[in-house]
Parts: sequence; C-alpha cells; structure tokens
Amino acid sequence: MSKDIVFSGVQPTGEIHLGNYLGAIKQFLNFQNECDSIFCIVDQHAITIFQDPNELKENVLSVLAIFLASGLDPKKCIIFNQASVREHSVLSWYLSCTARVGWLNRMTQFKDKAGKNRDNASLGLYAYPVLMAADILLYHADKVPVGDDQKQHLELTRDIAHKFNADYRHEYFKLPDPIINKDAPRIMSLRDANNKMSKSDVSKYSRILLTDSNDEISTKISKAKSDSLKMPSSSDELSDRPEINNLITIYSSISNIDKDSVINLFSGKEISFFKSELKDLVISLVEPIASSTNEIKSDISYLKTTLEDGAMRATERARKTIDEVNKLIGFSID
Ligand code: AQP
Repeated sequence: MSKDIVFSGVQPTGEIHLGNYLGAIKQFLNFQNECDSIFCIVDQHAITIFQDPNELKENVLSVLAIFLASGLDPKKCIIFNQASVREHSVLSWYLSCTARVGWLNRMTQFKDKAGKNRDNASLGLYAYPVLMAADILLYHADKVPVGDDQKQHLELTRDIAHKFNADYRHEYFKLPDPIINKDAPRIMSLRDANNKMSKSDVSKYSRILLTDSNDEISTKISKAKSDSLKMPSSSDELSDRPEINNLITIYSSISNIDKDSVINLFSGKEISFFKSELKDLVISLVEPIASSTNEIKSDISYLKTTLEDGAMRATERARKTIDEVNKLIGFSID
C-alpha cells in the first residue's frame, strides 16, 4: 500500500519560535519516518506582507537551517522553497476561480492580520488561503500537520477541492485532513495568554526562539506572565489561569508527559520552582537545535544544494498535477 502524503509549510517571516516547533515542526519529525513527506518554506506567503528582499533570502536559509537542525532529513522528505516551484502560483490562480469570495470573507486570520485598515491590506493577504490550498492540493496531500490557527484554512482547502471536483465532474483532488498536535494545538504568548505566540509580536519576551541562548531562555521564562497562586492541583483550576495553563502545556509538550501528570508532579509547589524546571527543560530542547543551526547556517553551499534538490523533486510532482488539471479544465488541446 502506498504511504500517505504529508504536506506542510512554514513562513520565512522572522525567527522560528517554540510555537512553530511544538505546533508544526515536531510533528514533521514523526511524519518524515512514516509518510511520503513534503515540507515547504513558503516564501510566497511571506510577501503578502512586505519583506525586505535581503532579509527574505536570509530568512529562507535560516528556516531551512532550523529544519535541518531540528532533525528533518532531506533523504527522508522533500524540503524546498515555494517560489522555486512555479506550479504553486499556477494552481493558485486556477483555484482562485473555484473559491468563492464569501468563503474568503469568513477567514479570521485575514481579519486579524489586516486589522482595521483592511482597504490597505494586499490582495495577496486576502487570497493567501487559496495559495495555501494550492500548496496542499498540488501534491495530493492526505495529511497536513499544522497549528490550530490554520484549521480554518484547511477547511477552506477541503471546500475548494470539493467544488473543483464537482465543477469538473471528476474526483480529482483528495480532501486533506488537518493534523493538529493535541498536546500543543496553540502555544500562547508568554506576555499575554490571550494571543498566540507569534513571530510578529512586538515584544521579544512573548516568544522563545529556537536560536535563543540559554540566558535568553531563562530571562524569558522568568519574565513570563503568571499569577501569585501556587501550582494547581487539578486541571479544573486551569480555566481561570491561562498563563499557567500555557506554561504547563509547553512543559507537557516538550517532555511528552500528559498535562494531568505534569499537574500532579508540581501540585501545590511554588510557581518559581516550576519555572526553574521549565527553563531546564526548554534549554534541553533548544540548546542543541540552536548550536546545530549556527553550524549548518555557515555551510551556504549545503543549504543551496538542499533547496535545489528539493525543488527538483517537488517540481516533478507538481508538473504532473498541473498537466492533469490543464486537461480537466480544458486548457490542453490534444
Ligand atoms: N503559537 C503557535 N502554536 C502552535 N502552532 C503554531 N504555529 C504558528 N504559531 C503557533 C504553526 O506553525 C506553522 C508555521 O507557521 P507560519 O510560519 O506559517 O505562520 P504563522 O501561523 O503566521 O506563524 P507566526 O509565527 O504566528 O507568524 P506571524 O507573526 O507572521 O503571524 C503553522 O502550522 C502554524 O499553525
């Protein structure tokens, strides 16, 4: 039986943080062993908000270095940057003719990112979920490991695939399933547990980067917002304590110990004691990734070869899809 196809992407819009790792990259590591996996550095998504060209180039290589340092192996999966496979843009246009404006109007991420000044947002930011659908459908992905913030975009991808199949009377596209890490669906900001940990948050204390030094990690966890109570003794207490809930989620997800067991482990203890244990745990995860990232980043020719090789393998598959879709749409005259 053929393996399930897995596709997911990460934007090179800034430095990769613990939310990206626990919500997405950690899942990629398991999938590369079990499935036919394709991981994409989605630079075309990044430019929906203006990026300095030199920084963009730099960020693509940084994300790649972090992928490799985290344990992604180009022998086990395809890793490439989106702009190097033109078929993403081609399919995105086709699918934008299938997607309905009403569907896009419901996307909450656009509302959040565009803010109050919606008329001034780029058309690309609005159409972003259609490009995302193209990324996924181009490779006939069965599974898409993402953080819970992307769930709505995955539902849209399924709607687009379903309508395309119905319009062209052919069960061509598979309807992909989102795979959300149930232990860390959404890691929240360390400064405000109502917002997700994010690359674009103005406060650098809101996120732990995979390239942070041990001192930076210690400071960020010490400063992480909490409350003046002791550690909870049951999960019922977490609903009123979102900051502690978030820190326990991080502990649980890194240690692979379920949340109830983490609560039992620290029940009634001082928060400062828990934070100190959490610091050690986060450092044990980040330190080797940060040092390996630095080493890998210095080997530019290895990074470039890895991307070129990935792009070649991705292009082969993407072209086949576009050839087939062209026939379905009526673009190829036989
Ligand atoms: N806080 C999070 N918790 C769990 N998963 C998360 N992801 C992002 N933030 C969290 C998941 O990481 C993957 C890559 O995300 P992305 O780089 O494509 O885009 P994003 O969601 O826009 O990430 P950021 O860091 O929050 O960037 P900005 O600041 O630009 O909005 C995705 O699977 C995402 O779900």
